[in-house]
Amino acid sequence: MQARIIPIFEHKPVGGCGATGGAGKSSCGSAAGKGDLPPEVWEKVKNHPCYSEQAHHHFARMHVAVAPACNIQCHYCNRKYDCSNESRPGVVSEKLTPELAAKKVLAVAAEIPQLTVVGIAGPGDALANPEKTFKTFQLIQSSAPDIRLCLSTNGLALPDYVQTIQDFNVDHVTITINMTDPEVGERIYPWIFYKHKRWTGRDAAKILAERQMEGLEMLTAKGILVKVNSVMIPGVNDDHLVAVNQAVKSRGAFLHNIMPLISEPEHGTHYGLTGQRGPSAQELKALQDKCEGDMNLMRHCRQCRADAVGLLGEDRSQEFTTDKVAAMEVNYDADARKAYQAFVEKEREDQQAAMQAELAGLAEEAGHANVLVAVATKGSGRINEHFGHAGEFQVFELTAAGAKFVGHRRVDHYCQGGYGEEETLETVISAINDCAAVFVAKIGLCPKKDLEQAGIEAVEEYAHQYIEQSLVAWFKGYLARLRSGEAVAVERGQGSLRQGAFVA
Ligand code: CLF
Ligand code: SF4
Repeated sequence: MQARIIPIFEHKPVGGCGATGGAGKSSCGSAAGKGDLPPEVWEKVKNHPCYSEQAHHHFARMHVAVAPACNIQCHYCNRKYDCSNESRPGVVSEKLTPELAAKKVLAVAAEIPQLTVVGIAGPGDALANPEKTFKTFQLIQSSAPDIRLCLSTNGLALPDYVQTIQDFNVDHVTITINMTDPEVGERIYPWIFYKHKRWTGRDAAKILAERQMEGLEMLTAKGILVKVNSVMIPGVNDDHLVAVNQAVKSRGAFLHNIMPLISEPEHGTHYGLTGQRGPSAQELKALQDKCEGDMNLMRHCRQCRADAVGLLGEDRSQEFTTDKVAAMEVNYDADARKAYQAFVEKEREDQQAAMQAELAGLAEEAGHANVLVAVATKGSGRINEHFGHAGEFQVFELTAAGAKFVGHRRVDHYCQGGYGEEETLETVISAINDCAAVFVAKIGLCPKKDLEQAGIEAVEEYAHQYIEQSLVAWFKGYLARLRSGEAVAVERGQGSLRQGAFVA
């Protein structure tokens, strides 16, 4: 009998606040469910995949790349590529006119009934291109009024457009705020262009910070939901982001999304070329944990492209290139979309009820237990992806409060053309080696054995079932096996129960 324990990083147990699936009654977390939020806020977030963690399992967003210009320079951006405030650097979007963008939206909405939100997130700054941005919103609203409008900005021009934003019924705005202190800001922004003049250094950062805070206050005063994105830059603003979190929280921001800096040298950004590193997954999570309290925290961001299409974590943009859209016969059926959304609403209610039922008795059994598990899913809140086909694993934390989504790990597909890639398997294992189990719809014997050798149980028994309910059911069995000695676990810091390794 041998049990191998895989080294894992220290991880603070999180209480019931924001527990997924409404396991704990709380007003916090993008995991907040129907009963956790005021009804008018729930109406706004229930089908927005970025503002609600639950929604991101069911609903899709798309971006239309109509905004090429920018009015500031960030050290993590190379203008050859898209705005990295709200999209991954290193990819270039097909630029669209407002008319083409509106046609593309109808084409996508006709094909993907899950589409509920259209965002303008670059490739430059939405508000540095106000004519194109608002013209696009106007065209979308007149042809597809059931689609929510979302806008992302660096905030410099924001105070000038808050009224317009409201007039165009844009009810979700993201501001990227990386600092409130100009001393920190001058290390992130070399210049801004404001009032017909280029500003540099601390003056530039001071103006930007003031305009961002002013815009945030104006939006929240109008009841517009604001998400704040912050790029975590180790050694530059990592410690400072706790103060940023406080500042935006006190001004009414709904959600804070702390994203890791991406700074590959091949993207040619200032940070990439000067060796500025991004944070590790552990550093990012530690900062997110520190900021999580009574502030909504987004942990399911996929740093998508300025022309992203689909559920978060999938990219269907290549199915809707300009050429393909031009050749498409668009059949936008508002009733079919409504019916789909009603179906999802029902599924979500069923999932919540199933989860609540499964929670019975867990608190006494779990005590301070705290275990991470990985899930292969292609959406709908179910365990419905094969191990070999997964391009990412969603990671959930299991505690006495239930199952809480805490992040995702991108991986290469293990299955390549019908065969398993040994090298890829190693990287998959290292991506999820802090997890006690991986839940899949199906897995082959070989990878299953290798995972078990690495102390990760491959679980197929809940294939196609609801994620949270299945995880809690498995967790109860796992705790029983720990008690009987069939499984072992490591006890670390503050009495939290860590990774278990199974005895074959
Ligand atoms: Fe797009 Fe942003 Fe609207 Fe979402 S993305 S404009 S709020 S519809 Fe979402 Fe993408 Fe993360 Fe942005 S996953 S990068 S947070
Ligand atoms: Fe680049 Fe966006 Fe920063 Fe402008 S706001 S410099 S487009 S990352």
